[in-house]
Amino acid sequence: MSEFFKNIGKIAYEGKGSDNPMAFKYYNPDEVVGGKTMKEQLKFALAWWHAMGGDGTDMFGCGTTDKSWGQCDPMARARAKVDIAFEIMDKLSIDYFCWHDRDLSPEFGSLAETNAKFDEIVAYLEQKMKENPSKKLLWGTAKCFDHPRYMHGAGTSPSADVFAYAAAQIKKALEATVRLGGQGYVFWGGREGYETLLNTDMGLELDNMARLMRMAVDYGRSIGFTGDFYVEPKPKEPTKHQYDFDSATVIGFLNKYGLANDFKLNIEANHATLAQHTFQHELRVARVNNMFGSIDANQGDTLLGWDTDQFPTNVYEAALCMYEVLKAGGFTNGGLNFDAKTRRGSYTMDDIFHSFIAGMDTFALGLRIADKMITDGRMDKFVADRYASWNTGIGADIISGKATLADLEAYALAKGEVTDSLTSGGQEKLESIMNNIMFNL
Ligand code: XUL
Ligand code: CO
Repeated sequence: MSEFFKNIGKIAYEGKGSDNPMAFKYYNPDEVVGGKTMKEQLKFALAWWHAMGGDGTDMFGCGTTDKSWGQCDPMARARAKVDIAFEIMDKLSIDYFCWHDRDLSPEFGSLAETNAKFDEIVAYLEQKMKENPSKKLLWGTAKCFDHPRYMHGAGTSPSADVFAYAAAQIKKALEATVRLGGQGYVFWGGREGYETLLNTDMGLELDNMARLMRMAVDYGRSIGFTGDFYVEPKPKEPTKHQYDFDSATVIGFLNKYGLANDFKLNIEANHATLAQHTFQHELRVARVNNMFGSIDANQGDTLLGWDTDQFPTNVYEAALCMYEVLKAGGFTNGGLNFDAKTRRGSYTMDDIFHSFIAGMDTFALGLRIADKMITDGRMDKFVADRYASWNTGIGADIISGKATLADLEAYALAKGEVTDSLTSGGQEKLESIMNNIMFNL
């Protein structure tokens, strides 16, 4: 297919002094930061639904961007989306992409026909990937929340028939993920929650959600899927209460149902803030539980209580995010998927590129800062010193399991009031160090 964005060339790294809006100022794919190239550390991905399908439609109005890609026929459009997505990725040096089944090709009446058409597009995508071996599927997922049949949920629907339909859809999406070499498969519980407990059997719904995940794991492993399953927490929207509320809730759920060995978390920044957490909190909870997997990179608006899915431009947040990623040992199967859409008013084709450039430069800065936070060492040393009482003496005895409650009583009685091991939390000092690191790059 011929070039779609004829007036936009390959986006080059020009450095922080450049004023070219169509250039990277901080993202230099082959530069080594923290022992790996930026490309390897950041593993950027394009989200098919926003980049190729999102046209700016919101609750108050129709789309502002033409995302028909010049094609009226749905299958011709689906193929054009493949070609144009690859052009966008190529021009932006993005190596990964993510999709819902229905982002690739829509529903066509019967499930059999929908599946046949989906297979055609997956085959087209597979061929395209063969021709462009640097482009890889980060993760796939099934859109089990859009169609009216899912109005009461998919895995948590009161209807067993709907559960079966969702299972069929997930089976197909898993097959496509494996066929395309994807190393991740996401469960985002789009309508897996409730509007009112007056009509809801919560216990059954949670058990069923786990049953669906267990079936997906068993089937996925049986067809050779060796990657990670992910749950993507979100506290609300579209339902009033989503079962996958936040990282801690999801980890408890996965442990309860024996799914923790096959699943990790896909953490989204805007979902974290909807749960009244920071992005870093959600990542930290995942990391300390060895459940960190992948990231949906975006940001919300502090004044709005919904999922605005903005391209991430907050460098401070990106730095704290990348600090958690580096401390987790970096990405393995996961990556940074821009689950983000251009604002409704940013409706031009150029805006697509400006948005990705902004997001990628933000995370490049975040990576540089996070690496410096670690090599600088002041912050990590502060934390290590703060907990030093656990390394020797009574602290070490508690950790080793040697000390009993009675031993601690005897210790406290002998020691008297605690004074010498209390030190300042140093919050402002650390915030000042953070600023010093950020502005001395
Ligand atoms: C919705 C959301 C989804 C998931 C995939 O808030 O984040 O796009 O990432 O289903
Ligand atoms: Co997401």
